[in-house]
Amino acid sequence: MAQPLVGVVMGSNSDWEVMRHAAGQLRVLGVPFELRVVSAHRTPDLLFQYAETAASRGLRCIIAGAGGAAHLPGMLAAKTLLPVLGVPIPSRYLKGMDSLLSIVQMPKGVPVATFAIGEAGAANAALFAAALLAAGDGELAVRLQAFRAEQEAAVLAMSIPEEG
Ligand code: RP5
Repeated sequence: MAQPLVGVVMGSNSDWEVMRHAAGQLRVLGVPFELRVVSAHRTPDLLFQYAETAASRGLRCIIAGAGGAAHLPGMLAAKTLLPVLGVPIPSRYLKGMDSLLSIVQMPKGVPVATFAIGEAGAANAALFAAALLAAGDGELAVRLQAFRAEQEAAVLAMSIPEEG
């Protein structure tokens, strides 16, 4: 694949079931990305290194998924000027409300764009990253427009089974 433009990171490989929806959407749109496990609490030095080198390695934004005390997106945002897109991972006991609140309640001055809990949030983070990149990439804008058109056609073609 070409030089990655989007970093897709997650706190644990147990987050992959959700984060694969971000990766899959980027792949469909032809956006080059990289995948890494980076844990805010278990690998803090790696987190700093990843954030500090992301821009110079050519990344344009970072999609970060984390669950529970989900500090990964916020700490990445604290250490890079790149846009950070946070995906709350559903957690076992609190169903991702903990993740959502951990990610969305950033202090003024250090923004994280926070998406919905779970796979819709992961896919939408990828679409948002593509929209950011499409502003300077006409071919990607065309692919994104085609995705929207396909989605629209699919909904227009929907019928309710009992209505025949
Ligand atoms: C977080 O802790 C990860 O993002 C993950 O969602 C959660 C639990 O990770 P495991 O140790 O159960 O894989 O850091």
